[in-house]
Amino acid sequence: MNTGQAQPHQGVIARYRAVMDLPQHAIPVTLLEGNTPLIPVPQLAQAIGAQCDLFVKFEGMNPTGSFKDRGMTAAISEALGRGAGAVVCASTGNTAASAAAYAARAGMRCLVIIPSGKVAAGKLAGAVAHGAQVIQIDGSFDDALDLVVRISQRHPIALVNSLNPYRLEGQKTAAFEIIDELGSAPDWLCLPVGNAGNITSYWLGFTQANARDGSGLPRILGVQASGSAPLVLGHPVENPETVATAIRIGKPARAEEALQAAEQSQGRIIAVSDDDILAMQKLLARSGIWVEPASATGLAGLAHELKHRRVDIRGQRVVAVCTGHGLKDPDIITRSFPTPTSIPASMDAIEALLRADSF
Ligand code: AN7
Repeated sequence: MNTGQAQPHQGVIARYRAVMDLPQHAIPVTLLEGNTPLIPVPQLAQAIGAQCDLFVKFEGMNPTGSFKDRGMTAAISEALGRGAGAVVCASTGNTAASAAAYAARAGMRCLVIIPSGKVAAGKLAGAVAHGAQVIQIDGSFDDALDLVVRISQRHPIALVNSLNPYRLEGQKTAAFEIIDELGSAPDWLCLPVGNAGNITSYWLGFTQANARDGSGLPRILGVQASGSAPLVLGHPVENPETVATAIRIGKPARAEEALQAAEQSQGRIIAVSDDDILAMQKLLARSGIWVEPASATGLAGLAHELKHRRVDIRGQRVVAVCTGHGLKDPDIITRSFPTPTSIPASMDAIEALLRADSF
């Protein structure tokens, strides 16, 4: 009898190992990441004047609430398989939460180094909840990354930032999922760019799939925050600043690869303002998809390009990658609205308010 049941999802390694460059010794450690929804957003497309088939790849639906889980399953699986007992990463938050969760799953210790005061509450809480040792430094993400690279060279602790090649191998599975769902590559892919692991991975995935089965290549629009836009400026940014703390990165580890992905795909890397990012976060949320500010940056970039008539995407298929869930950073919302009105628990009081407020 056909019960209509789909094949259960077993995580990205089980699904894609044959096309991932993962060593034999890797022992899969999974939280069933991946298989995230590709959500059509026609109203949102209309709101930004995009006469195209627009989809959101909602990576906030991964087990720890961000896209990082795809790469982390691969990096932790490889580290476990070669007998590493501990991992380390620098992070603006999401990598920390993901590394902590997968290390916990693998029975490994996890050390994370974060820039003091610049990590959203839900991310820090996640890393702590999963038992990671969290160290804040009086410095930026870029300083933290320098430190963890040196730690991994001097101690038997595996580095799980996206300098680790297995992170890219896991992360590229998002491109395969998009192709599997759409039947071929979209015309454009827009995404936020911070340390540039994600843009590098998508390009790796799309080019690999295209070489294998001619699924086509998207043009890639990588988007940075204007106060933190080294790839647009062409030089590192000493003191990056942006409301999108996840991408507050002045010296991307994969800068070269990101620029190549943009160029080879006939796309580009641009920057948008914090106001544009927050406006897009709000527009997405009002469409039912709550993402953290950094995750709205790709779409904010698309809206920016449309407004200035720098893209013609009429009739095309466009995928915007929304990298992390809004629940990671509730403060950014709650601090900008007044505390909800408090009234007695009576129908009279409620109806009086409804009349007054014209709900
Ligand atoms: C929600 O967690 O760098 O360009 O340390 O959390 O691959 O770095 C996070 C980055 C986009 C940028 N969106 O991706 C970290 C970290 C969200 C993010 C990015 C990040 P990359």
